[in-house]
Amino acid sequence: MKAALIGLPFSGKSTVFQALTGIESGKKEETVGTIKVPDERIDKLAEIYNPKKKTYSEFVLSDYTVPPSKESALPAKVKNLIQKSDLLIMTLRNFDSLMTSDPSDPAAEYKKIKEDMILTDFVVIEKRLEREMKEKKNPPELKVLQRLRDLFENGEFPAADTVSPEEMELIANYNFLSLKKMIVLVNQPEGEQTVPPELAKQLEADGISCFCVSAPLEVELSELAPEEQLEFLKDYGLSESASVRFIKSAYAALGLISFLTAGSDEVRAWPIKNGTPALYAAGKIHSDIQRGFIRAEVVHFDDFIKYGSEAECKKAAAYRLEGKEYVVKDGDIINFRFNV
Ligand SMILES: Nc1nc2c(ncn2[C@@H]2O[C@H](COP(=O)(O)OP(=O)(O)OP(=O)(O)O)[C@@H](O)[C@H]2O)c(=O)[nH]1
Ligand SMILES: [Mg+2]
Repeated sequence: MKAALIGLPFSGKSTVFQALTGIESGKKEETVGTIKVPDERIDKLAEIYNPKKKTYSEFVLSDYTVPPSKESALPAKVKNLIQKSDLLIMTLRNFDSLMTSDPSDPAAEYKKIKEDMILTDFVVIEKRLEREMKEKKNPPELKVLQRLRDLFENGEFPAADTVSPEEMELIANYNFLSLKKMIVLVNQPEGEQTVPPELAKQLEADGISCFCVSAPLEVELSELAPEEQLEFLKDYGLSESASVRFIKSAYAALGLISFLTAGSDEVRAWPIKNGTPALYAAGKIHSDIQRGFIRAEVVHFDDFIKYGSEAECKKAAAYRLEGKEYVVKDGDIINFRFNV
């Protein structure tokens, strides 16, 4: 899973990056860090299996250092770099900055970046449609492109159901920015937990979820020992760190769940899209397992814990044998049987 921080200069992207990854962004064009997805189920299973290795899900997060340009909210270089991201995290400044005399206006920042994303995509579509006028090849994606062009012309982000999953595949190569999953992160003064009303209205209309952080505070928090973190959060009237809130919104925005594998070698969480059939879940682990898929041996984490061990689960006949079509649930512990 790849996520990228975008936003106007001085909005606090690198500070957020440091809070989430523990890494300070350098002078490089792109700094990459990972965020481990905390999962108590992995910890519990590791206590039972005592594996050589335990592996949490991960997000790979990118932060960019690109000279800001006056004419564009997102420099061309950044646009290229974020093409391969699954998730964009748009950081908006809602604090007075020492770096600029511009007053903070997160709603205006949002609008500016949104316009820029839409314009970028609009230009790509216009060029493509222009070529089509000459070539008259009538490719299957044409209808989708025309529909998107009409929306972009009106300055609108496509709603979630504008493009069906099948159509999405047709236009995947275009990597449209406006079709990427996105979360908004409002960077504001300590203790301030309300999203500015005008911004909230725009985000609701666009169906984009949002949360508030105070990035420097979160950096301080991330440097504390786990047992001190709770106390610190309480002092500021918070219940969860930005990192936990980020992961929750990212999973929701991307429609992700996790299935688990457990054994004496490794206990591991695997992120998949909600609704994924067992056959494709198998492919996440290895293409051989998908190719030679026979059955999925499944027990839900809650049942596993109820019985306490593999042996007890077997005694109680808690393992189910599921086929290729079985839709994997969050917290399923799966052993794939395969033959290649
Ligand atoms: N008061 C205040 N200062 C902040 C906050 N977040 C970031 N800063 C400060 O704002 C300055 C810019 O923050 P960065 O994280 O470097 O911002 P950036 O978006 O990465 O900036 P560029 O990479 O230059 O575009 C730094 O001095 C931060 O310490 C905040 O929530 N409140
Ligand atoms: Mg930066």
